[in-house]
Amino acid sequence: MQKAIVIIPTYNEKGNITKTVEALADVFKTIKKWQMKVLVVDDSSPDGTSLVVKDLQKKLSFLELLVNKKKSGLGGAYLSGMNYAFNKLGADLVFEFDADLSHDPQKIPQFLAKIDQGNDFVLGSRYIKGGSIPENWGFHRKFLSVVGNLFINFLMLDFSIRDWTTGYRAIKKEVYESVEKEMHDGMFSGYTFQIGFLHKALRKKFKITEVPFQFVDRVIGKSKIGPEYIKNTLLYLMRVRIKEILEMRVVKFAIVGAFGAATQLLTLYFWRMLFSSEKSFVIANFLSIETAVVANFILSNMWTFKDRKLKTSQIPLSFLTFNLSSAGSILIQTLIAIFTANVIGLKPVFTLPILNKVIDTGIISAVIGIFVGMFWNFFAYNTFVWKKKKH
Ligand SMILES: Nc1nc2c(ncn2[C@@H]2O[C@H](COP(=O)(O)OP(=O)(O)OP(=O)(O)O)[C@@H](O)[C@H]2O)c(=O)[nH]1
Ligand SMILES: [Mg+2]
Repeated sequence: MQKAIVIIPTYNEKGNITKTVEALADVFKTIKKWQMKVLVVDDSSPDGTSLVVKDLQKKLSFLELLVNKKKSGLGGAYLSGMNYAFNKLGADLVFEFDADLSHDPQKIPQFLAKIDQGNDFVLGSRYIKGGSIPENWGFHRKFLSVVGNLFINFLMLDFSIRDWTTGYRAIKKEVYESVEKEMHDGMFSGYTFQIGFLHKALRKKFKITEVPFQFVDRVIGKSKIGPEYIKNTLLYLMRVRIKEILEMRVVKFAIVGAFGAATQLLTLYFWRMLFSSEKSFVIANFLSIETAVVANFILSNMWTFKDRKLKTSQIPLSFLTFNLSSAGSILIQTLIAIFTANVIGLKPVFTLPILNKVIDTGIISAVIGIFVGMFWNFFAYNTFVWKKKKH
């Protein structure tokens, strides 16, 4: 039979832990397909939470306790707890669960059903149909919670997950094993652990789904979540998104392209100094383009297409192809200029009737030309120069 362990991190939860464990015991009686256990991870709470747990262990055989000598934050507690549950207690699945009665244990069978259906990671969600946040929360807390989560949706451009910050979760061993190594960074020791873990699991394409639940405010004990939580979470998300966007090939391509254009303009002055006569202007122009092409080729090979980096023996032919596709781009831009001027019939300068403004169609066709040229280049680099490696 598969084993699921409900991990409860505790810090000064003496007044809550007994009720929480007993409520879990009631649910466990109804679960037949999974062997259920509870693991309390206590950071040597000064209020003696661990003593209460030790006492409970005398009558409850499913209850395990791990005591950490130091307070290491929520992330630290979960890392040590998950390591213990998966590697010492033989868990196939763990739950993240709060000690303060905020998470309804009656929902556990629904989480298990989602796992049985083939999901890897299940989130208890306050923001899908059937879920809720406490009505007595003040406006600013509700606002922060709802808008914060929506903001994350937009930032990640992912609307499949509605509750990013929930602390009620079921996580399969496979997910833990693939994400764990990246979670030892100090920035994940606190509450940022939650968003970091979820983001990494999402990027590794694990199957993630949500189960609605109604979040209940804690009645006994103090909240441990501090004001730095929001700042740290935002910082993490911003950093990770900027990194992800810079890793996108099109973005790298655009940056290298812009750098190439700047190279062309700057080196033009240099080449003109060397070739200063009227006649050799064409040569200077050509040389500045070619300088940009060389810079573009090197940067593309080292950065934009570094996963398809060319072998030394491939470079001469590939560089020739690269030059041809760049020439193709210039040809496209020229054709578009001719097309807009002659076929569509735009005169070089015309007056926009409503605004009574003089429009230089040269700029319009240049912009269209540059865009089409860029599309062509991106296509050509991908298909002719840095072809996808066949497996
Ligand atoms: N072991 C351990 N547990 C912690 C630590 N910080 C928080 N916890 C536990 O993590 C759970 C969630 O903490 P809470 O303070 O309730 O945080 P929250 O639910 O996000 O915030 P509230 O809604 O204000 O309760 C509780 O069971 C805490 O006792 C820690 O540093 N170490
Ligand atoms: Mg709480």
